[in-house]
This record gives sequence, C-alpha cells and structure tokens, in this order.
Amino acid sequence: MIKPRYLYPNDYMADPSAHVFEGKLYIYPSHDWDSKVAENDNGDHFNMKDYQVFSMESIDGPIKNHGKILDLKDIPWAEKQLWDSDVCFKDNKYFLFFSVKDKKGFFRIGVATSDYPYGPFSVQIKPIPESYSIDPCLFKDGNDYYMYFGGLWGGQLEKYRNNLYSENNKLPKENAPALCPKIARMSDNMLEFAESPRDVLIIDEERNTITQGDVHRRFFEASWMHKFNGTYYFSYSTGDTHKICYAISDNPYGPFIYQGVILTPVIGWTTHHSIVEFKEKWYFFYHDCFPSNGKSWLRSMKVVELIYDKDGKIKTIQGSSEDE
Ligand code: FUB
Repeated sequence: MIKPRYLYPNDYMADPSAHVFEGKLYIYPSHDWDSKVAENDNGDHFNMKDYQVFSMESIDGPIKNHGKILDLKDIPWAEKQLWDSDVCFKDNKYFLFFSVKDKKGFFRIGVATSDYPYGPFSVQIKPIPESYSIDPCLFKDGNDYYMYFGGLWGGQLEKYRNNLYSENNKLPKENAPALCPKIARMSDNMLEFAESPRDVLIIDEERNTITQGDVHRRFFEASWMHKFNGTYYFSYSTGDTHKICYAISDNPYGPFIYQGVILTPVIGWTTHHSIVEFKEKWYFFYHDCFPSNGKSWLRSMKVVELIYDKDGKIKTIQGSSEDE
C-alpha cells in the first residue's frame, strides 16, 4: 500500500482527473497560480489561465510534465477562470472538457480535441450547447459516454432550475431536497449533449432524499464516477464541510444511495479528486494546500491507494495526516 505522495512539487496543480491511456496514467489538473485576486466565497481567486498534462508509467515512478495543452487566450468565447477539466477517449480522439467563465460571467463547459492524450488540443469555437456550471466528469459505460457536472456558490448551480438560469434562483431551504449534480449522455461526436441534463439524485439508506441542510452529505461540487464490481460509485465534495463522500447505484443515472466519507478534510478550503484503476490496484488522486502553507488558491496534487472492503465499501482516507 503506497503512502500519500505529492506528485509535482515544482508547481501548484489541483483537481487532478486521472485516466489510463495507452497503458500509462495521464493526469489532467487545474493549474493554480498567484494571480493576486482577493479571496471570496465565489472563488474569484481561482483565476487559472492554462492547463498542463502529466503522465506516469508506474504509481511510484517519475512523473512527466508534457507541458501546456490549452491556454485561456485560445478559447474565443471564454473570459477567465479555467476550472476543473476531464478527458476521455473515443473513436481515436481525445476530448478535453473544461469549465470556464464566458464573456458574460457564466460558467460554461467547453471541448477541445487531440489525436494524443498529451495534446496539443484544438478548441471548439463554442461551448457545449445547454452546458452550464462547472466540474465536468466524463464516464464511459458500454458504448455510451456520460457527463456529470455542477457546483454550488462560485460554480453557479443554484442559479439554475430545469436547466434554465434565473438571477432570482437561490439555494433551497435547509429541509428541502438538496440541489442535485447533473448528468447528460453525450452525442456520438462528443461535442453536444444527446439529452437535456437530468438530476443525479442522492438518497439515504431509508430512501429519503438528502436535504440542502444536510451539509455533511449533500452535493457541493467535484463529481466523479467510477464502476467497481458492476456497481456505479458517484463521489463528490461537500464543499463547505470539506469532505469527499460517495453514493452507489446499479444505474449511471441513479438514484445513488449515500455510503460514507472517502476523504476527511484536507488543509485548504477545496477538496477535489478522481478515482482510477491502474495495474490491478485502485488509486485516489486529490490535492491539498500543505505545501503552500494553507493558501487555498495554491494547491498541490497527490495520490494514495484506494482500498475497498469485501463488501465494496471504501476505506476512509485521512485528509491531513501527521506524516506530512
Ligand atoms: O479549481 C477550481 C475549483 O475549485 C474546482 O472547479 C472546484 O471543484 C474546486 O476544486
């Protein structure tokens, strides 16, 4: 079992989305930097402007930085804040999906394509129609590809109902059902949604919907989907309570039954992760702000092994441990 390992001490990288392509681990993080924008609840200080990609041939071997794969200035419709991204492979092409604010200040999800997992990526000139909010996660199931997405507060999800924006929309009351992350099946060419985004419902063991006031279990941001032994595992951040939790289902659309905490709070405000199988073991990629002395906008990516018990329950990982 490997201990938590910082992956790239040379620079600040966050929100690592890890995948196995061509027999190697590829990691697509957000690229943090100190833009001097003041910290606020909207996350304006996460003012990122490019992406780099990394690969590893073994989990404890060297990490290779393949350099910049996309720059904010190359996205004609975007203005600022290149947030979380994800990549998938279909029909001999790699598709990079990313969240960024458009010129009117709305988060949208864009796509860029490449022949190689390490880029360079060519960006589509418009965002995905009907896309909104942040944190795309792409998941292949059989011949279908799905996007999970959404995030509260700075991620703007609470401004939408039935996929429509209104400035008057607010967070639901504490005892009302929590706002749901979204799922949409992707079109054959991966450049559009094949259906309008639907709610991903998270319920408890008694089949009650998790409420908005249940801040230790309700969805905030950072959707991730993986499948283990035929079961769909939806994992996510609880945002202001700083946990990564998970819920399971027998269907990629859910409903998902809440199971527990994968990662306790890390040093730093945000917590964001990905889960991937590599060489018959499972790994959990995440970030924390220990190396930047707690500066929430300067995060460092890490990896640790993910362990299931015999019933498929995930063993909780301690976010801030003594040995750092
Ligand atoms: O990196 C910017 C944002 O911080 C991500 O999109 C969120 O999930 C949070 O990690």
